[in-house]
Amino acid sequence: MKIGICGFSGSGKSTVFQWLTGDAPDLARAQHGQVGNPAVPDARLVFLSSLFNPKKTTATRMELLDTPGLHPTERRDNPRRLAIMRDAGGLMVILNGYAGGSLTDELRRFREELLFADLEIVTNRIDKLKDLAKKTKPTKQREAEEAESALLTRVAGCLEKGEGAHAAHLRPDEEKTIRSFQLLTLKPELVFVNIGDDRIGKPLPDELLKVAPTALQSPAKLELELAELSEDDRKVFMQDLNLTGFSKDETLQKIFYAMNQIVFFTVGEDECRAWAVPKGSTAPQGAGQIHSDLEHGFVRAEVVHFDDFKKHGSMKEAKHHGVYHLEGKTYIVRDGDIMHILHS
Ligand SMILES: Nc1nc2c(ncn2[C@@H]2O[C@H](COP(=O)(O)OP(=O)(O)O)[C@@H](O)[C@H]2O)c(=O)[nH]1
Ligand SMILES: [Mg+2]
Repeated sequence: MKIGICGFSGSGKSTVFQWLTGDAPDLARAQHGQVGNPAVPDARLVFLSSLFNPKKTTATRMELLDTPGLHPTERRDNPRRLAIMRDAGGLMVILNGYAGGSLTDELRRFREELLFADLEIVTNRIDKLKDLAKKTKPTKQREAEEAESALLTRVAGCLEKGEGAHAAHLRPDEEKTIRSFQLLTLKPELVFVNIGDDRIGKPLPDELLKVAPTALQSPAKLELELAELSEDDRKVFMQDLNLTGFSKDETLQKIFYAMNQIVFFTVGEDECRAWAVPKGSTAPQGAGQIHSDLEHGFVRAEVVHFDDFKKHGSMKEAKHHGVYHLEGKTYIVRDGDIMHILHS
């Protein structure tokens, strides 16, 4: 899944991109969206790998997209910039927490930009459908267009109230009908505050947490700079700053889960591997991440949850204690499942 790092320009998007991916931002590429692929850190995979001692250990990777920031006043180029964000499956909104402005205000203004952009797309389509309704056409097509128009009117109502398209609580089939519009306010959102050194150890303002309860904060630029120091220098600086550790790994994990993804594992002597699937996926859909043949030829999955496996220490013991299950096509994959797919 592609996750767009977005926000107003100067909020620290490219700094966060470099911190999380290790890739230096390229100004030219960032104009069209620069992609980096950081691994999602997972202590469970490290444990499995230490036990199975495979030839290869493969973490799951995210696709982070550094996007050109929206300009708050000089807005001519914003539509092009918003279009780059539309291509992402989820948004990580970066707020400027180092310059001292109001975070809540910045988030409100940014969300408004997304709302207006979505509303424009939705109302344009509604107008288009009105024109189409005047033309004669087969009943079936007319019915589909009327249904789409009713659905979009409902979505427009949410946008006009300032709520975002997600507030329309679309059914999966409704979501599919309007998927091609790539509405920004329908995407999962995670708010990240790029704080300066002076905010280390301080909680985020309650006012912000009210409108973004899962918001994260880290001194991205500082962590990036510290990583480049020698170990001795780093220790001294960290002590001075009251910094006990780095938050990069935890941030990567939180981004991953905020995008409604989960992880399952495959294990063996050849490879131990973490796979990402959307939350709520069935076992065959999970198998499809490995190979499409495994999805189509899916027969059963042998499943043991990582926690049960760790508790009992081996597959043999897990089987002995009855925590090793055979599951069919309707099984919903849990985060941390170890799966072995049986296929025809
Ligand atoms: N002092 C300070 N400067 C920062 C911080 N984060 C980013 N910057 C600087 O702010 C400027 C804009 O950052 P950048 O990551 O390019 O923002 P973008 O426009 O959102 O991509 C750069 O010169 C950064 O070095 C921070 O926490 N403290
Ligand atoms: Mg940038």
